[in-house]
Amino acid sequence: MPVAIYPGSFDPLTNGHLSLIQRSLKMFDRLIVAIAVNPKKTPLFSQEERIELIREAVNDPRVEVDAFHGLLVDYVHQRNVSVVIRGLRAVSDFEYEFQLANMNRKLAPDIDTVFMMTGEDYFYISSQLVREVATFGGNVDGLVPPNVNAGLKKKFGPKP
Ligand code: COD
Repeated sequence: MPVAIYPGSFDPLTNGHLSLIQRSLKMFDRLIVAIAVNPKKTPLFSQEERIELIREAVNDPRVEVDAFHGLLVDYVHQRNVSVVIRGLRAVSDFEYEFQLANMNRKLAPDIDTVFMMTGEDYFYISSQLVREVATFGGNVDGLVPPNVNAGLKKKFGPKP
């Protein structure tokens, strides 16, 4: 199993994402972490910031960090890959992930989705909750990598 693509918003990267990346590397020789750029959404961290934060946090030559516009399946074809990694936290994720995987399969039957679970310490973490807690000055230690935590403090911490 040479290469897989792990797509997402990663706004921001959490320890849940990181755990999934590390687990994927037991199955694949290389992993492309691909940030989906949605021009209709204003992310907390810009595309460039997210790329840099993921590169720093992962710090592994087997992992490439990239960004893409448009359909995921087009990007996966363009990169000549046939496996997409997605994460499952709880039953609540299943419906959305099932729809996404089936739509992608309809669009590109040659691409398969592999579902993985994070470590049990991380199953409740989502980027959305991390953003919300950080917005109100809550403590996200242990939920995100240290460099992401520093980035959040810079955005939401007390202004000098
Ligand atoms: N434990 C386990 N898994 C986790 C955790 C955790 N704590 N946190 C997140 N995950 C998983 C998510 O379930 C998901 O599978 C993945 O990690 C990435 O999560 P997010 O939240 O960063 O990314 P999403 O879900 O917003 O990504 C959605 C895409 C951007 C991939 C999707 O919208 C897409 O493909 N967009 C491109 C346009 C397209 O092709 N659209 C048609 C698709 S049918």
